Amino acid sequence: MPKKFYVTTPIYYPSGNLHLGHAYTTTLADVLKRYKDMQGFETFFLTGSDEHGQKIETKAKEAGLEPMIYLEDKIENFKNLWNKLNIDYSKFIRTTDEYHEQTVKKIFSLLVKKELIYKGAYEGLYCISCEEFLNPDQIDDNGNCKISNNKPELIKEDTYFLKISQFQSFIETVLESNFLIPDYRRTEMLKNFVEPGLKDLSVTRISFKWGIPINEDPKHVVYVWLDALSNYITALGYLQEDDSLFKKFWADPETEILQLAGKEIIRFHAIYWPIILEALNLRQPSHLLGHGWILSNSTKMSKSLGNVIDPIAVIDEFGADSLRFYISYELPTEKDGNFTMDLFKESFNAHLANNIGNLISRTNNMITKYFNGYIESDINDVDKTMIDLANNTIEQYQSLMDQYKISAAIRTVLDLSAACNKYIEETTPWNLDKEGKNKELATVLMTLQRCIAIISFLLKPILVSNYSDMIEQCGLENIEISFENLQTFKNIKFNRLGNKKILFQRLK
Ligand code: ME8
Repeated sequence: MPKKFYVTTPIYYPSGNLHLGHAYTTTLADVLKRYKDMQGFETFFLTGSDEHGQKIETKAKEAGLEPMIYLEDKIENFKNLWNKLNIDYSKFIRTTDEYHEQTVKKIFSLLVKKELIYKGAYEGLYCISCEEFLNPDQIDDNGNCKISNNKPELIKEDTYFLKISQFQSFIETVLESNFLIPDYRRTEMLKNFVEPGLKDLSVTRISFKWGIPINEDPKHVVYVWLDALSNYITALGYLQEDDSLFKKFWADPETEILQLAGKEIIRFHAIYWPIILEALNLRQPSHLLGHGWILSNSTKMSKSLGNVIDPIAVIDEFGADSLRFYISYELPTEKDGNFTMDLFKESFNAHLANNIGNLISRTNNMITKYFNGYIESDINDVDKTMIDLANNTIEQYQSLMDQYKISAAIRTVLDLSAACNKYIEETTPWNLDKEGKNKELATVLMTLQRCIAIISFLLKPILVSNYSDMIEQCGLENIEISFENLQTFKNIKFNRLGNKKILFQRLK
C-alpha cells in the first residue's frame, strides 16, 4: 500500500484579487505535493476559497451585485492564477458549495448535541477585514486593528459560542507535541493565547445574512472560522454519503496530513481547529506549518494595505518557474521575507542563470563538441568523489524535504551545482582534449552528466515547466527516473543529447 499525504492551504477570501502572499503558501504546498508524488506517495492537495462573511457581503453590495455573481469572477481569477503558476491541486473547495454548507450544518448540530455549543450574547470590537473579534492587545494606540489597520466595529448581539474553554489542557498537550512547526511558534501560541486562558468562540452572527443558516435557529448564520476550518474535512466527504476520500486521507492514522497557514492565522489552526476536531472525535493533522509573511516596505503585503505584488504580472514576464523558485528558495518559512523586482532578478541570475543554467550549457556544449552528443563509455566510469557528493545531496535533500524545509533542500542542490562548476574549472576538460586524454575526458563529462540529471530531478517539484527541457537536453527523455535509480544509475542510460534550448537566460 502506498503511503498517503494530504496537504492543504488556507482557503483565501475572494474579497480582492490574490497576491504574492497567497501564491507563496500555495506554491509551497504544491512543491511538497509534487515531492511526495516523486516518492511514490498517494497524494491529495486541497485549496479553495472562503466565501462567507461580512466582508464579502459588503464588497458585493459595493459592487452592486448579488454575492454569488460577485464571486464568480473572483473564483475564475483564483483558478487562473493557480493554472498559470502550475499548481497541481486535487480539489478546489468553495465554502458556498452545497455539500460544504450542508456538512457545516451537520457539524454544528453534532456539536450542539454534544453540548459543546451554547447560546449567549457577545459584545466586542470586530475587525471585518480579519473577520474576528479583537482582544485589547490586537488593537493599536489609534484604536485600529494591528494587522489590517482598519477601525473595528463595536458589535453587540446574540450568538452561539463554542466551548473552547473546556479544552484548555487538551490544547496544551497538542502544543507541547511537535504538531506545530517551527518550534518557536508553539511557545508563542502557549504564551500569548493559551496561558492567559482560552475564551469561548462566537461561531454565529445575526446582523448579516451571508453565512450558513443553522437548522436549530435559522436567523443565526455560521460565519468564517467554524465554516472555513471545516473545509479541510468537508472537501473529503466527511458526514457525506461518499466519504471514501475522508477515510483515506483524514481518518486513517497512517496518512501524513500537513496544513499550511500564514502566521496571522496560526491561532485558528493551532488552537480552534484541533479543538473542533477533538470535539468531533477526529484525529489531528500530523503537522501545521506556520510560515512568516512576505513584507513590502517592512509591513505585511496585504489586500487591505494595498501594497501588493500581482503574481500574474511576474509570471507573464518571467515565467512560472522563476517565481516558484524565488518563493521556494528565497523565502524560507521560518521568518518573514522580502520581495522586490531587484531581489527577484538578482536571485534568478545568481542561481538559475549563472549556476545551474551555466553548468548545463557548458557541459552539454563539451559533450557535443568532444563526443558528438553521446559518450560511449561504461556508466560506472565516473569520478567517485563527485558521485558520492551527488548521492549525499540526494539523501540530504530528502531528509530536509521530509521536514518541509524546502529552501534548505534547494540549497543542497545549488551547492552540488556549484561544486560541478568548480569541478569543470579544476579538471579543465579542454586541456584533457588537447592532451588526447580521451578516457579521462569521458569520465569527467559522464560524471557531470550524471550530476546534472540528479540536479534536474531534485528541482523537478519547483521547476515544473523547465524540467522536461532539462531532462531532454541531457539525453534522458522518456527514461524513468526515481530516487532509487538515481543513486546507482543501473537503470538509467543516457541517449544522445536532445535539442538544445537556452535555459534560464540572464535577466537584465
Ligand atoms: O485568512 N505573506 O484568508 P486570506 C505570506 N480565509 N503569506 C500571505 C501573505 C503575506 N504577505 N498574505 C496572505 C484568510 N498570505 C482566511 C483563511 S483558512 C480555514 C481561512 C497567505 O485571503 C497566508 O497563507 O486573508 C495567509 O495565512 C493567507 O494567505 C490569508 O489569506
